[in-house]
Amino acid sequence: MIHEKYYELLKEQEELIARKNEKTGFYNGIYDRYKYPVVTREHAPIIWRYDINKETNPYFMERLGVNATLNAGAIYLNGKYYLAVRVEGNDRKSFLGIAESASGIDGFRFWDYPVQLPDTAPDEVNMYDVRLTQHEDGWIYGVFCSEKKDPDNPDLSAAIAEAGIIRTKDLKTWERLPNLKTLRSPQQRNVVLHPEFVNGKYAFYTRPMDDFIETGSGSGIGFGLCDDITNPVIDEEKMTSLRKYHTITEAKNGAGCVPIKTEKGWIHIAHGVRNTAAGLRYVIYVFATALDDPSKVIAEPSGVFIVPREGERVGDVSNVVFTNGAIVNEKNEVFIYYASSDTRMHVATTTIDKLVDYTFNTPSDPGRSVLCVQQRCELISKNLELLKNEG
Ligand code: M1P
Repeated sequence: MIHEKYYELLKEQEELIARKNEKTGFYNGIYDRYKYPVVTREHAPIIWRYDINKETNPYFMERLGVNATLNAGAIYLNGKYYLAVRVEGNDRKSFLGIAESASGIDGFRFWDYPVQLPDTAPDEVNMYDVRLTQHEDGWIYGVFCSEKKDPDNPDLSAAIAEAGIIRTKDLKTWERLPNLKTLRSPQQRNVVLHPEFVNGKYAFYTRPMDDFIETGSGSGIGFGLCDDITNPVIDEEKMTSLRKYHTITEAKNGAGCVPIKTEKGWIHIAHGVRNTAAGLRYVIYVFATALDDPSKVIAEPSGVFIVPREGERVGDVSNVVFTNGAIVNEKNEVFIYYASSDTRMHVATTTIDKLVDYTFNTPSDPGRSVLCVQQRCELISKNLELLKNEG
């Protein structure tokens, strides 16, 4: 017998999913922000969380709670917007849930079952932060962080992060490939597969790390080629967007969305991390690489692109925005999906034209306060001149 509370919660959830999203008054000319998050833990199906049978669950208790919905990969297929959401259970283990929407800004509804992967990595304890790449070889790849306990380190918290790889044609049936091996970097997180072959090879953006948390000598976002995706090995990693002293990437950075191809270059939407008295602060930034060499940075607008604002600042890991999924539709509208404070998913929208203008016409960081003042004074004097002539 179905518990009556089920229908009450279902009605509330249907109202949540049906709620229209709307742009906020936020303005910077670059992208729009939205009033409501697009996916929250309240979007997780009730049948994922409750035993709805009154006989076995008379108090209608949540049996398998969902703590957070964050860091989603994204893909656009047959006119629909799909998020491969990192769903974190109350047990701290994450898994992927596919949520689909017709608009990309609201109406996200999870499929009945989460993604069930073949269990070919028995040491893996957690998996998260998938990037979905529609590759020119015809497969949709998911590259994610595959985490296990470090068997050689007695410290209970010592862990190893590697890049796990899965692939599918329909987001339903998934094949698991071996984890990526980077011969010169002991650990990897935030690895992204480039959508095209480079010199006939699979190309990955990497994030070499000495340790599970600290990138140590890892100086930023790397790039490496691999011959065979079914036996993925990268020897040399070149560096692309670098960590820099006294910038938003001082402590760490990492590739985010699959790069977006434009006439002027590949646009990357990534994250940068700096340390503060309140802990690490994660923000989103943008850079571009060359069409004929996707490892070569050709533009890097100064500073932040998206920062946590208002309610976004607070959550399980506060002061964080993080992206690993963006969609470009047939109208060249861009949907940037980002999580706030490791808790819920949001969207920011723009267009390819605006993203290109932002990426290639925003001045880069001159690196020192005195030069930043000069840069700003040049803008002010040009504006004052125009105001004098036309104002
Ligand atoms: O808590 C913020 C983010 O921390 C990690 O990112 P990075 O590897 O760059 O430090 C990831 O675990 C990510 O999931 C998380 O959102």
